[in-house]
Amino acid sequence: MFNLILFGPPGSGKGTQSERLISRYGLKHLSTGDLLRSEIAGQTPLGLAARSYMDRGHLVPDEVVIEMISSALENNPHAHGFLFDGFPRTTAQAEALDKLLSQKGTEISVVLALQVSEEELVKRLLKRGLTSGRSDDADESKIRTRYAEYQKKTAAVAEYYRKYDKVVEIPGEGDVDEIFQALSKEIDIRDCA
Ligand code: B4P
Repeated sequence: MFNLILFGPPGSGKGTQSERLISRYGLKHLSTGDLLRSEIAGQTPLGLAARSYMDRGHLVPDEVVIEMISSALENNPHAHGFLFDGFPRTTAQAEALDKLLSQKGTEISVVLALQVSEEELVKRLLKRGLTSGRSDDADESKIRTRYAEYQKKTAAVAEYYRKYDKVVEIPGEGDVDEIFQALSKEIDIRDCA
């Protein structure tokens, strides 16, 4: 199995690049942001609980997202690999993911980390907010809160995987196609079969 984490701060292009990568490599896409938004749209108890965190730009509690990922892994027993988008976002989530994958006899193959400056992230998300209808894109202070959450809780996830020599940094500013080519090159040299 080939299991990829697409890593980066909010607005770094994870969702954008994930769509292209799953279409080229046939990986199963698991985006915790998308899963949470679909729970919110369905007005489930989980969605209602998650919404209050997301609306403020905060991370949803670990146990909620870990449970969601655990079910998604169980529901896809025949996937030949997974692309994790927006997960893990804390070291506790990374440890839980390693455990879940090892129970399936597999592991993370590589962490591709998109590098984008804070000012560019804010610009992108404010632009997306004009049409996305997402409350967390709606104003600059929420976007800055999301970035602060990333610095405080999520950046450590890259350090966690760096210990296992699994992190490759990819410049995430510029042409979407060129960034896609750079990501694909790293996957190709690891032989995503
Ligand atoms: P996510 O859905 O993961 O949202 P995101 O980080 O804002 O989006 P993403 O990074 O995928 O957007 P993209 O760059 O593609 O999370 C939303 C919220 O859910 C979190 O804040 C948190 O509350 C909660 N959550 C999710 N997962 C969680 C977890 N594991 N634990 C706890 N809480 C969790 O796109 C951004 C914009 O940039 C787009 O408009 C795009 O068109 C544009 N763009 C992309 N690439 C570009 C480029 N090269 N140049 C110019 N613009 C570009």
